[in-house]
This record gives sequence, C-alpha cells and structure tokens, in this order.
Amino acid sequence: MDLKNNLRTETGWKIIEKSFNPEQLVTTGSNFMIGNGYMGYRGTFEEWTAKEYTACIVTDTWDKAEGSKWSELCNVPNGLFTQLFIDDERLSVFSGQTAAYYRALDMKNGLNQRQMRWTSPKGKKVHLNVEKFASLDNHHQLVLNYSFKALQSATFTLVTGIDGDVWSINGEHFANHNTFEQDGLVGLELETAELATKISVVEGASIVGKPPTAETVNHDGRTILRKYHFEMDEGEELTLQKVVAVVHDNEVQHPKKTAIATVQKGLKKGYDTLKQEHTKNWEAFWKKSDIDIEGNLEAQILVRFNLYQAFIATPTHANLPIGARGLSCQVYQGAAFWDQETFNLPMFTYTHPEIAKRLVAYRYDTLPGAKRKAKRLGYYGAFYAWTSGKTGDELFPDYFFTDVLTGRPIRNHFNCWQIHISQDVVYGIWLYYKATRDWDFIIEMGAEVLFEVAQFIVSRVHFKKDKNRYEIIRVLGPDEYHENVDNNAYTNYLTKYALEKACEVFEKLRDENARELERILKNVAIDQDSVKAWEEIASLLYLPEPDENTKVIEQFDGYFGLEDINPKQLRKRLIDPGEYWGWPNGIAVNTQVLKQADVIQLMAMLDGFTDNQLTANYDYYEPRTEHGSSLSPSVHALVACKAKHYEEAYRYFMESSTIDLYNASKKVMSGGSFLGGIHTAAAGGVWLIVVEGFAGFKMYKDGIRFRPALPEEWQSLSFKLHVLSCQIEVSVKTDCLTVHSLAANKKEIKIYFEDRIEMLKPSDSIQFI
Ligand code: IFM
Repeated sequence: MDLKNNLRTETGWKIIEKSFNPEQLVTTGSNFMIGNGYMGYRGTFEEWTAKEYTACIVTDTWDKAEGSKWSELCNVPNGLFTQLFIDDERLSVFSGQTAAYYRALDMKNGLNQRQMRWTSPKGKKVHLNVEKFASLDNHHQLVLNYSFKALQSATFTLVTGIDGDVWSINGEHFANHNTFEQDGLVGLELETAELATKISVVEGASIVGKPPTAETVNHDGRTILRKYHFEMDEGEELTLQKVVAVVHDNEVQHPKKTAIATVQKGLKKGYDTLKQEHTKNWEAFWKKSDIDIEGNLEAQILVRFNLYQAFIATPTHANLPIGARGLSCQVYQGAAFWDQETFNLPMFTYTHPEIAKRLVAYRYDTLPGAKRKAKRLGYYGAFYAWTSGKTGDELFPDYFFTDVLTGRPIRNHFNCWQIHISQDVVYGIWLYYKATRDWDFIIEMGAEVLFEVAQFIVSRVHFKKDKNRYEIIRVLGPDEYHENVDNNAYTNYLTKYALEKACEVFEKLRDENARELERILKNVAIDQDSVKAWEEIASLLYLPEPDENTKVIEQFDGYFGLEDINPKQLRKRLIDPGEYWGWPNGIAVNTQVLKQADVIQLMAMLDGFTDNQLTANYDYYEPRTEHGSSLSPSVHALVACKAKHYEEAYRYFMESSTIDLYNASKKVMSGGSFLGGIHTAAAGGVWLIVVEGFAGFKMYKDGIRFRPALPEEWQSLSFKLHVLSCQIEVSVKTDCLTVHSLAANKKEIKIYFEDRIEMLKPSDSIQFI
C-alpha cells in the first residue's frame, strides 16, 4: 500500500497510519518524528534499534568522525529504548501477529502515539499503548508513557534504558564514553571524536502498576539497560514512564549534572504534568501559526504537517541554524543553506518574529566564519558558507557527488562559486527588518553583516571597461546543473539588492545614529569611499533584462544558445538512473534543462516585474525545469500565483506539500549520495504558497497587501500574521477577505486590497469584497 492511501486524516490535526509497511520504514520514521528544535527524535518504535534507523539528532553537536571530511550533528544513544518480552518472546512487528495497529502523529500536541495488539509466535497476546514527546517546555527532555495490558496470563519482561548502538552516516562520533548509575537513574557520558564535546544522556524510569518481581541493570559497551520481570494475570495493566535528558557542554557547563537534575525533576512531576506543560507550548505555537482551511481536509492536513515539520526543525532556544533536513537525520550535516533565509525565515518573520530574530542573529554570530571564508578564497568582507554550522566556516566539502559510472568523486563548486548565499543573508535580514522595523537589530548586528557582504561584492565583481559595466563571472545560481556561468540573473539582481540595502543603512546610520556608526566602523574596515564603490557597482551592475519581444530574462550569458530539450526527453539519455545531472559531464550541462529555475526564484523574491514578464518567464522556464531540488515546486507555485496560473499553482502546491508525507521526492539518491529525511525548505515553502501565493499577502513599505485567489475546493482560508508590531487575523472566502486587528495592538495598520487602501484600527475588522 502506498503511503498516501495508508494515511487517515479525519481530524485535520492527526496523521494516522492504519497498517505497518516495512518498506516505508525510513520515510515514516521521518514523517512521524517528534522534536523541539534542540533534538529531533525519529518516529520509530521503542523496541527498534540502529537497524531500523532510530535516531535522536541533537543540534549544536557538530563534529567530524575520525578520518571523515564531514562535520555533522551527532545521533545520540537512544534513551527511550524499550523492549517487551512475553514468556521470553520478543515483541516485534516483524514477527508474530500485529492487529488493531495504529500509529499517529498528533500535530496539535506534538505527540507520537502507537497502539496495537500483538500475538507472539507461541500465541500469547498483549495490547500496547504508547505515547511520547520531545518536550517543548524543557528542550532537553524526552518523555515516554509505555502501557501494556496482558490479554493472557504470562511472564512479562521489560528491557529498558539507553541503547548506545547508534548509526551515523559518516562514521563514529564518540571517542570516549562512560556508563553510570546514580540514585536510580542510568546514564551515559560521551565525548566526541574531533572537538571533545561532552554529551550526557540520562534516563529515569518509574513503573505504574504492580512492582516487578526482579530488577537488574546491565552495562554493555555504550548500552545500559534495566530488566524488570512481572507475573501478570489476564486483564492486568502496567505502565512504564520514562524521562530522558540529553545535554551537551556547548550549551551548559556541566551536562551530566543538568541531565540528572532534569530527569529527577521530570520524574517528580510525572507524565501527565509534563505532558500538560508540553502541550501548552504547542497550543501557544499554533495560536499564532495555524493555517485553517475549510473545504479540503487533505490540504488542511498537508499544510499543518509542513508547518509542524518546519517548526520542530527550528532551534528556538539559541541562535542556531535550521538544517536543510532539520533534525530528521544527518543528511546535509544539520547545517543551514540559503534555504533558511529564502524558504524558512518568512514564516517565522510573519508569525513569530522572536524566532526570526534568532535566525538572523545567527548570521551575525557567524560573521567571523564568513569573513574567514572570504579571506581564504582571496576576497574581502563576508562570503557566507554554503553549508553553515555553528561557526559559519564552510562545511561543504569540495567533493559532494560521485560519478556513478566511473566511481570518481565530482568536484562540485557549491562552496566557492555559489556566491548568492551572502546576498541571500542580506535578503533575510531585510525581510526581518521590513516586517518588524527592528532598527536596533540593524544597529547591533544587521548593519555589520550588510557592510561586510557589500565589501565581499566589491572584491568579487569585475568591471568591463569596454561595456562600462560591472559583471559577475564564474558563479553558480540556485540552478546547480549549470556551474561556472557568467551573469547569472538571480545572482546579479540579488547583488544589486544587497548593495542598495547596505547603502541605505549606511546613510540612515550616518544621519540618525552617527555614534553607533562610528562603533560599527571600528569593526568593518570601510569609509565613505567604500560606500561610493557600493553605489557605483549597484548602478553599473549588469542586470540581464527581459527580452524586448519575448519578455524572457536569460538565466545566464549564453543560456539561450544551449540545446533546447525538455526534462523528460533528456532523462532518456541517462545511462544509470543515479547519475548526477550537473557539472562537469552530466546530461543537463549543455542543455536548457534546469534543476530549479533561477529567474522564477528571482521573481518569487523581488518585486518590479510586470504581469507580462511574470507570465512570459513562468511559461518559458516551467517546461524546462526538472525540479531536481525540493525547493523548486514551492517557488513555482508562488510565481504561478503571481502569474495568475492558479491551476498550475495548486498542482505545485500539492507537489511541494506531499514531498515528505507521501514520499513524493524522487531524489532519495543522487550522484551516489543519500539525500533522505524531511525537506525543511519545502515545508517552509508551503507557508509561502498559502499565505503569499493563495492569499496574495505582501509587505509594503507602509502596510500590507492582499490579493487572494482561493483554490477551487477551499471554502475558506484563515491565518494570523504578526507585522509591524500588530497581530492580525486574516480570513479569505471565495467572495471576500476579512482582516481583523487584535485588541492588544497599539496602532493602526494600512491595508491594501485592489484599489482600496484602509487603515485598520486595533480590535476592528474590515471586509473587502
Ligand atoms: O540549498 C539546497 C540547494 O539549493 C539544492 N540542493 C539542496 C540544498 C539544501 O536543501
């Protein structure tokens, strides 16, 4: 049974799996996962081990295994491990018989649940009822409630504790370990191989029901397990409650001490209280973030699933990046890409600006790393890492893909030619500033980033004297199939944008905050002449213009001269389905086929394109795009809305929102690399499609605009926004739009709708028909 048909979505808040399909084990492990931005715990079963891809990925634990080129987050030992035996037969969905199976992700409350009846091969029956969560109230905490009911008298054995046998994509991360027992808790202290980060995993358990007849604790390498025996009569029930803490010393000074205290406190409170505290936090999240859709349950669940995944991937406790696969696995090293600014930041900026601030502040914190990268490559200023972890130093290795035909590694230049990342960081900072007007942030952090990026640009552009213009040569745009191209439209437009913002901020600081500017200039080696250079480059930078007749913008110099073939035809040239399509010899390199369309991406982000240009470019690039990147469909949906191609927009909305839930991603393997896990940018992209696409929300300089186009089956769409310090409720129906300003707001906000402009006062509503 495929994933889509195996899921039930009756409630709009729960994803329910009614039968277990072992072939989908990797994907469902991601889909049913729980997390809190500090750790991601895959939605696997308690009795499972590394073989079934159980994982608890913890942010801020970047480390390289010995001999590895990959710095990645650690997958820590599994503190929730619990195995049940009935008369010595091990409960498993792979043996005996499983009936009344139910696995659910309760997205409203951030809970993973499982129920089933299991009959052992010898015919003994038990009913299982399990619930677990990664606490949103205390980010170090994992909590489990594991209940079982004897359906026949038997001896039950529970083996529970910490399973130290973890998998890791790029080698062993733990050089040293020490298991311990203290005050009834079991624990494990670990030290990572490269940076000697200390991580503690501590587990505490309590039994609700009859006491065990015997209890032992066994240490075996990194694994430390307790064993409880129970003689149970038919109908008797028992519950194991576990509290686990995962703490590392990049965050707290004494991880072991903190972990022990966390577990002790948790056990004292008990499962119900912990759950209540946890769900209260989820309620607060959804209060600001939920998107309510009436008339289409499938769309409703897909949207909530993507919001859920985008949120649990995002660290909210510290200024840390959102990984391209969140905390669902180690793919893409748990590190930030340009995805963070372009796909994930908007949702947080407009719903939880305090989270958005952490994300933009993260780019300030990693400025030293970006400066080191620029210097290493011979530039000035800040060249942000293509793959950015804690320090902002480049984590992306020179060789990412492998030529599957020859087995030779491919030198991909994402880390040195994909320069738009720095400009994207500026785009993100400006997005945050536009929505919040948080000028203090610009003074304290943003300005320095903008100035350093401008300096990087100064050192990266080329002046063509004969043409009296600046050009940007040898780059890669977001479309990674075409490396080493000149004047990539996306890069050039974003570069101009970044320079203009740097000039604007410099002037405003000079006029309004001279003392602050003086302080900033002590850190950034620039003067008035540097600003003149930014202005000159911004005004003389070559921007590939829309063609006069066709209105199409050429993606890069010479693109129109490449072979014009569509992706379907091109695919037939593959010798091996796992081949990489891009540089240097991939099938797409000398063709117009794109991994994702840079001009479409540009039109999704920047304004100033006419309706004709939007339509012409969409119509040109869409059939040439292979969507080899999970980032591509959401951007197509968004620009399809702008181009008023609403049916297409809906098709791409469905494509983007189902990438993970229905396992619709084609690219689990590409160029020999495993790329599984949750596609966090696509998840953030779903918010963009619905709010900026279907509701047509846009931030103007002095207010907000809506241009709704409700998808056909949808009866209504409601969501909340937090803009210009006002909290607004928006409701879109087929024939009207209603905006309501919460009573707590302190000021009016200007609303643009078609040719109407209205001031919305606190506690007022305005209806636009
Ligand atoms: O940032 C993206 C890139 O655009 C395409 N490959 C995957 C990266 C991480 O999502």
